[in-house]
Amino acid sequence: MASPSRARRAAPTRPRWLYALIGLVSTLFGVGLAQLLASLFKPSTSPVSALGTWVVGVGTEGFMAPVKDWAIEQFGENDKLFLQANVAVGVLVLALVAGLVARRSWQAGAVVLVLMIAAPVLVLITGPVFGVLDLVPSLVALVAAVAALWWLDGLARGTAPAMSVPGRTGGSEKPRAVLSDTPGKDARDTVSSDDPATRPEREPDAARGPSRRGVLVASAVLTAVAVVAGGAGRFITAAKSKAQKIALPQAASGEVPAALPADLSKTYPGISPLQVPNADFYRVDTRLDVPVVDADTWTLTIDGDVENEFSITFDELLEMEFVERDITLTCVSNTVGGKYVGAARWLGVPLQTLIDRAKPRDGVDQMLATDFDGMTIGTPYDLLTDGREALLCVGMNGEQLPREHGFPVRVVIPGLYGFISATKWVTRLTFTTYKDRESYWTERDWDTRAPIKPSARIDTPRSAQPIDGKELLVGGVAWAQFDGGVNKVQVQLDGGPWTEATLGGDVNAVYWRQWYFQVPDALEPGSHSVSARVVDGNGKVQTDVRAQPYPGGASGIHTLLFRVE
Ligand SMILES: Nc1nc2c(c(=O)[nH]1)N[C@H]1C(S)=C(S)[C@@H](COP(=O)(O)O)O[C@H]1N2
Ligand SMILES: [Mo]
Repeated sequence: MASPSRARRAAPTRPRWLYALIGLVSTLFGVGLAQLLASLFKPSTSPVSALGTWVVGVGTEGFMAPVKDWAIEQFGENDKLFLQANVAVGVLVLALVAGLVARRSWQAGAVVLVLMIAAPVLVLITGPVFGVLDLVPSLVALVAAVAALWWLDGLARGTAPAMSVPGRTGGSEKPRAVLSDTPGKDARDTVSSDDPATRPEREPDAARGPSRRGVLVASAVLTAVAVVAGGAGRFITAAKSKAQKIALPQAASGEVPAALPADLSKTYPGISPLQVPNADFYRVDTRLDVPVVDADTWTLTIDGDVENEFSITFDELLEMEFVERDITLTCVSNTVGGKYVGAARWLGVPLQTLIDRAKPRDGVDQMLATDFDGMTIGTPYDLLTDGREALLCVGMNGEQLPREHGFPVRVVIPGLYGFISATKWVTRLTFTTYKDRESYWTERDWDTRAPIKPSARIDTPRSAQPIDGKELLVGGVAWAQFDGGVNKVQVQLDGGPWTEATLGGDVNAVYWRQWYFQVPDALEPGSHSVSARVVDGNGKVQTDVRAQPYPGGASGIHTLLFRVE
């Protein structure tokens, strides 16, 4: 039967492209099944999600910060898309390699698949909260991918049962020709599917023989299964993440801020809205998925060097006294003029209430917040307790926290960059010292004390399109949350004198302020530049010294170049 000459003759029927396809399909099949399984059980354990989150983590390493900044600049809010694409390309290349290696021996191809899955498995095992069951989706992915590889390779070699296809089944019928590399040569020459000795028990009708068509049909079926499973996984995760509605508590009387002043963006389109709608609010975190945390099983544990450790459930939190505050959140990764800043109305319990109950001991200098997945953020204890109003939030702009922004509970602390304050999906607050405990970003050499740097941003005009020089309006937002709020905004045209802009209504010192400047004279056609800077509540003018986001936030003046037609 399988004589050496047959093997030699069969080899050309197995071209490289077929094996590249086999590698891709096998990998896709494994990934699809794993996505489905993970969605049913714990979305963050999907190997794709684990790998993606790890890549984002590497992207926030101090030494990788320039790459991340570059990605943010190039891709804006799509920097995650960029990282996802990198992961996808890496997986794709390895899948091709697995296929090509399998052309020599499927076992060797399987070894490449094992190496591939080793990456997310390592990420999961070394992750902050690891349970053995977290490996199930990855192991299923591996088993499914190896099985698919074995089967497709068998079809290509003619040693495995093909899918039963009507028309090629039935012992009485002549076995149909299978595709061959040599035109005119019929695979029936080399193998007989009627031979009972080679006919598999479970698939009595299966045709046999090196079959490129068999591989293609099987690949199509496996791909379809993978796409359906992966799609179902996405759907289930999305459905799970939509499901939960909470009864939003009311802020205590007197703890609701006054109505916001007039929103300048209504009169001067192009300026950022005074309050950013939840759907438009910037999102920065280490995750590629949207974490699904269940409010019913959520608990918050307060521990560490405190006199009184305790835990509360979500219902217990809802019974506490709530306040509502307008606070502008800013990311340390925000570049000068960037968009990682947003203003919202937050509904939460003052953290001081919990601190008073826990009674941290002398010597505590850090509050280490941990999220549902073990990611940590450290806040300097002295800044936390200097009178600023830190909140444990459940509401944002009158709605429950969106999943993306930390549902069911997150921390918001005015004046400090989000990476040292604004823990989303928070489950633990540990009072400790910087000496004893490091947080996610300080392990990556970012600063531990990172007050938000005062800054003015020009929202309009935009530099891209040429501008009509008559009655040009320059406008934007400015903030100085750590430094007493916005006192003035000044604008400079074409390197001339700094002139005062008109400010929008004052919300509070930790909220941004809209501003605009009506250019008095028509501008000549040609290139122009406009800059804006803020003067903070202490009378200090925003520095023009340039700094990159790493390690403590960007500085420098936002300058916009534009053309007048
Ligand atoms: N659990 C968790 N919380 C997190 C982060 C994170 O990666 N994980 N990122 C922080 C950073 S860097 C910022 S700037 C803010 C952003 O909050 P937002 O996404 O709601 O705008 O969340 C903070 N909280
Ligand atoms: Mo951030």
